[in-house]
Amino acid sequence: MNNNKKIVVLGGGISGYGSAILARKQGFDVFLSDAGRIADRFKARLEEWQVPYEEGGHSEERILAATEVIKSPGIPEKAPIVVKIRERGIPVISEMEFAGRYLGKARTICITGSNGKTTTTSLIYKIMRDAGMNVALGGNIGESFAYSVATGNYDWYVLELSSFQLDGMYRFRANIGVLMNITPDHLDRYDYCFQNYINSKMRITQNMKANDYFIYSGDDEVIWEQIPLYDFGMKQLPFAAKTAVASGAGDAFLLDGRFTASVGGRSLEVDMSKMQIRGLHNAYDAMAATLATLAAGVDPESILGSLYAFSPVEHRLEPVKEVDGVLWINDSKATNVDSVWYALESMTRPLVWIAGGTDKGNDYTPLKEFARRKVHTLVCMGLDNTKLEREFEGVVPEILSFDNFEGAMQAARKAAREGDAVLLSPACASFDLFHSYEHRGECFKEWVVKNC
Ligand code: UMA
Repeated sequence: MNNNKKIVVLGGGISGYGSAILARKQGFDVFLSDAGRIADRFKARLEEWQVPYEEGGHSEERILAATEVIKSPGIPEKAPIVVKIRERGIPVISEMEFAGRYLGKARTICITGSNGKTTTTSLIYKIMRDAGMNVALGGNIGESFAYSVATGNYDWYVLELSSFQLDGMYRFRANIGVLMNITPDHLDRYDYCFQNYINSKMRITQNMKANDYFIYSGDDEVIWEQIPLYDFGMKQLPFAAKTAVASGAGDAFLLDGRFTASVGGRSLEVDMSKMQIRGLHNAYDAMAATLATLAAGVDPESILGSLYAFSPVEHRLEPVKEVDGVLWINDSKATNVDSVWYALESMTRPLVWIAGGTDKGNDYTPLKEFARRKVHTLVCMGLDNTKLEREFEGVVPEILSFDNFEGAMQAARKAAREGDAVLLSPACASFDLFHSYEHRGECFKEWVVKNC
């Protein structure tokens, strides 16, 4: 056993099972506890690695005997068991912090932000794989990072990080850190205080050293306001389309649909019209990914080839089908206001807009101008639609409200006219009617294929 340390893993989902297996591999006394049900595939792996676990409740006595707790990111601080763990002064860390201790010589590229992080992470991963690098993908996307560390032997880890994961990170160091933007999200987990959420996002920079790179949006006012408050020693690589940015270490700037990115004297020029992903938000993603992979040493020609070959991420402005002149678009991944802002901005057709779900303390004001100009029917789809109805009354000519998926979809089909688009872009989490945003997107796509 490793140091007689008793590790308890809270939650038996993607994050938890991977952490438990890594802890086991490192020789710790480990116990996993889940308040709900653990999926059969995770149970099978826990059993294979002989990790003791429980489901259907948290046994307090055993959990409070831990020397360290690895908490799954979806479990809030307010959960009674977490409150008790904190009262006892037991350290609570995230999967990232734990797995980060066992990286050896491997390096990390970590991507965070309120929006665009999945596309940017996927782009970086593709560019590095195409270049033949030994790289794993993880974090708030795909497979568990801890499980990759336990079972693989990679040179690079490309990690998408949510604020919940950053919250439990203390000594973890990103060699290349990417901050896409900061706009209000998940405020229900941050005492409805935006600054708390900002502080969480800025943790991406903690522990960075002089040879590390910090890549960030020069157009994001919130980030701009934060930068002078920190005494950064790492190399800074800003990217922008509106604000003049220049850094000795390198930068990227978009002008007339093309951007030039350079890092340490190596550079490339990218023509956005040759990419399969479009719009300003995707240009930001491409600039950030280009800077990150230049910083990681990938050849500029190879980066260019991968950028032009990259296809859009599922559930993000994904065209599903055009039938009778109506284009159905799945943007289920848009779980916050800023994400929907970009979706509405990029729409060129009159819209039937399907929104709603679990509200996270949203302020819908930034969407109203686009909604006024582009949306003729808002279909609210959620258990409680009162806030959406109130906010968009008088903004959108027609508001229809449903507490179920089928009713909402039928109403959207009825409201759509030739030349319209039906856009599922909810601005809310999916947990009231669906298991996840992926599940919501799949249901939407299946329904359209079957019924339109
Ligand atoms: N649980 C308890 N006790 C509680 C509450 C929950 O044991 O008090 C259990 C549940 O029964 C469940 C488990 O905890 O079995 C779920 O843990 P989790 O919600 O952290 O989910 P994971 O499957 O471990 O996935 C998490 C991330 N989920 C969330 O942050 C909600 C995944 O991000 C991430 O990919 C994965 O860890 C690996 O790191 C998903 C996500 O929705 C994509 N992220 C949010 C977002 O993008 O908006 C932040």
